[in-house]
Amino acid sequence: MRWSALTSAAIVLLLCTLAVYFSRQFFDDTRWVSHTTAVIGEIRSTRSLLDKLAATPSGSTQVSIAAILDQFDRVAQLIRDNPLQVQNAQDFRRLLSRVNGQNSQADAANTLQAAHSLLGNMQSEEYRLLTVRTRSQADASRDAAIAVTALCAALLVVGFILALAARREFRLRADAERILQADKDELTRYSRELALVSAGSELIQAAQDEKQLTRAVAQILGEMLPEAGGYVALLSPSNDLVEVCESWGNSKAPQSFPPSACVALQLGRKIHLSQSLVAIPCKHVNPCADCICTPLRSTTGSLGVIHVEATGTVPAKRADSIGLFTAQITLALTNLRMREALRSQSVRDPLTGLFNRRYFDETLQRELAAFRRGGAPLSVLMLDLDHFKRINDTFGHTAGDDALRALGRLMRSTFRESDVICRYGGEEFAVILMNSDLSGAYAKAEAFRHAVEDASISANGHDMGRVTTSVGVACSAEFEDVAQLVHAADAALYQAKRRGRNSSWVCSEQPGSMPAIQAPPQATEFNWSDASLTSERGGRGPFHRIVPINPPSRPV
Ligand code: GH3
Ligand code: MG
Ligand code: MG
Repeated sequence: MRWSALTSAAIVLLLCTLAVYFSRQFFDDTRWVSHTTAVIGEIRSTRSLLDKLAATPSGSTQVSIAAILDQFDRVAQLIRDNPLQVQNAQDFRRLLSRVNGQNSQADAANTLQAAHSLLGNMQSEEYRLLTVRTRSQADASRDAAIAVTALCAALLVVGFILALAARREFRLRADAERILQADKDELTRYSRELALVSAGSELIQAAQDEKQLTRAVAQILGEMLPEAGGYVALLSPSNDLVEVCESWGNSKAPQSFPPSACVALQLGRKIHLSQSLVAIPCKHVNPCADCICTPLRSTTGSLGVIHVEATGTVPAKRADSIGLFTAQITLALTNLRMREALRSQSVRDPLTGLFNRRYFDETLQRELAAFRRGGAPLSVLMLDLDHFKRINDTFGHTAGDDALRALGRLMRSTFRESDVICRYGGEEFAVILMNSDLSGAYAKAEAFRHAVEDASISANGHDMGRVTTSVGVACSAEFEDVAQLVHAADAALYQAKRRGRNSSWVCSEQPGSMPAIQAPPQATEFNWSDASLTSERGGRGPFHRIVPINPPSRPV
């Protein structure tokens, strides 16, 4: 490009020089032609004066020769540059000066004839010069025309080349600007995606449960890829199903699919369809132009998969942003599950999976406070397996554990999901029955007692025979304080034990038709733990009256 520009400039410069040179030549020649024409004109005028002198009678000769010399001075003035003509002019003057000195008219006529002939020679010389100069002028004119035409052509060619180069340059610049703009847009989008990933990370770290977490993930991914859709799917606890928790965009998410349907889950790495050398679409994917499956992999294994499907090709960089966010999701999900496991460990009994005593105390405190603020009444059941020591002694401690687990399962299937079922300690259980008055709680206690009686509990292939349970019931309507309510239910349980076991007793001032003990008028004054002893010592103490209104429904 640089060389061609230099060559073009050199050619144009050369042509310019030639055009100028030939133009100057032409103007010079034109000037010389005019000059020669003028000389010829002056010579002619001189000759015509000479002719007139020759025809003039003698006596007026003197004046005429002076006039001729005046006229010839103009010629001499014009031919100064031509040595030959200067010589001729001197000869002409010499001849004319001789004319006046000659006596004979014939000599004078001869001299005038010689001067006339000399002028003729000078005129011929000028004609010759005129011919040469006219030819030179024509040549210069032609050369100048050629040079100017060539210059114009060269300028046109150079102009054309320059225009082409300028156009190419313009296109290149436009392309470069477009690429620069695209890079800038990409960078802006990338930094926005990073900001979203960072904001999303904060959001998912703050999630309290998996529902909140997956909802936040769908929201952030929806903002990161507005033109795409997708879903978050997590592996079920049994690892045999991938369940779709949350979706975004126009994705037609399935409810669930087997782990084998997802290639990304199988391989344990991201599958980006448009970027893969071998396109292996997962079986759970709807028909789409491009899709990305990113597994959520923690150190303990796969947790689920993030699936994105788009109507156009998703650039690799954007898939990388999803990968970055996926790492954050995995971390947050692992943290959440660890937190949940820790929380569960702190509130669950490991043998039965029921809530522990600590959870029972906290929940009862909270629910009683709600009741005092005008909420629905709740009741507490205290349950104790009858003669459980015998089961341990007969079938062994492991069988006893199995029996406790079976009882836990029975409790979970008998009571409502909203009820709080706890292992209070050993073979003792407690249940908080939400939104339940005393009679409803008694009915539920009896229903469970019968269920235990009817259940055939076995361990290691040995039938444990008839297992029974005793239940104590108290309601928040009469005992608003946690300690009083628990001890009232406990006292009723002990009463059931004392009265032959396998029965349900209530602790109430208004027992109705239920087997009941009644609490003393000033509940704060007595010591519940001494209640049974005191009552057996003759009716003094807290149990001022023990009233079994009806005998237990079944004999012990
Ligand atoms: P009662 O009808 O008066 O309640 O008699 P009981 O034998 O059930 O009561 P006792 O308090 O005499 O005995 C409770 C037994 O429960 C003793 C203990 O070995 C057993 N036990 C407590 N916790 C567990 C446990 O986690 N697993 C097993 N297998 N047995 C337990
Ligand atoms: Mg017991
Ligand atoms: Mg016990």
